[in-house]
Amino acid sequence: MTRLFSGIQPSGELHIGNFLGAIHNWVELQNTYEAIYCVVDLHALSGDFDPAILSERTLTMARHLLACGIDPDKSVLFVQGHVPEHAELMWIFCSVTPIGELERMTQFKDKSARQLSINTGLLIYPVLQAADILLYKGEVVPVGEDQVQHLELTREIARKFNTRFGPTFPEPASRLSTAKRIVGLDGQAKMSKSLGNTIGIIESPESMWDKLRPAFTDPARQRKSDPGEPTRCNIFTLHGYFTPAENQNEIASACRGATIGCFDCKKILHKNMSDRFEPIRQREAELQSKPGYVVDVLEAGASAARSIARQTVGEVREKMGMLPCQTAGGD
Ligand code: AQP
Repeated sequence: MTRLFSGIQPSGELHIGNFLGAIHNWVELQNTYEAIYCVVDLHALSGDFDPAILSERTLTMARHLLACGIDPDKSVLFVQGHVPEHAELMWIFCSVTPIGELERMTQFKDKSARQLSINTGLLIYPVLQAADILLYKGEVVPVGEDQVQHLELTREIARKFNTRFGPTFPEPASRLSTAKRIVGLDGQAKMSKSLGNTIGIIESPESMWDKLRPAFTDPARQRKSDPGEPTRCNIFTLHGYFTPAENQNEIASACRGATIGCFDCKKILHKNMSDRFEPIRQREAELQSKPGYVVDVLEAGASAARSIARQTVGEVREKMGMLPCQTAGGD
């Protein structure tokens, strides 16, 4: 079976951008690939984080993934920080990664522009991402469009390492979902935890509505009587993922003919969206009542991940001519 790897940061709620862009795909793909999924807590350290809630957020993200349908009998699910080889391989990859490549990454430019003091972690984030994937020799990586540039760099790092030290790593391919870039409720930027323009998939229907109600729509529609253009409206785009096709056509005509207002259009979306996530919310509530189960899944996942990781790092160290340590590798 071809091996697949992907990760998600525990930097906030699992939102519909994460779900439609990546996690929905993860659940499907675990049936046909040897899937390894990771809650990337080390990556979360490169942004703003609160030490008082980081571990809780990590557990919550794992619980949400399980509620979405990640099945520990089909996939390895673990926490990045539980496998120290991620950091070791990242450091090794730093030695083959030109700094100029990192400085031109769009995500680095965007996120560093929002920070007064830019930490090094933000710059070398894509090197850690390359290490995450290549530690497991992952060949396929399901991600949203925002990560495609990082994946290209991962391929380049694999190529550079292989050229210098001999064939070791595959060049992984990104696997995009049909919802590769979900726009946030501001109607402008990518839906993103750090931009606060998200709707979480586990939120109560009431809380979903509180966020959806003021969401940005077609600016031409100041009043209900103003005809709109659905293709300019992010709410209509979201209908595309939650509303049956025949109803979408009705909504589009009603919007163009000004027979439905944005409020009613959002109400329909809210109902369909919240119905879609109801079974996931229920599973999440069940999992909340057995916290030991989530911890056990993550422990077993880390143990499975560690045995692959140690093998890869052993091979890498040997190829790079590093002195082996006879006592290394014990728990
Ligand atoms: N808006 C989006 N549309 C489609 N896919 C998306 N993803 C994230 N946002 C969207 C995909 O979700 C996976 C996990 O992402 P992540 O949380 O590890 O990092 P991210 O891409 O940086 O997500 P956020 O929400 O923007 O987090 P912050 O603000 O903390 O950086 C990835 O596959 C991503 O492509």
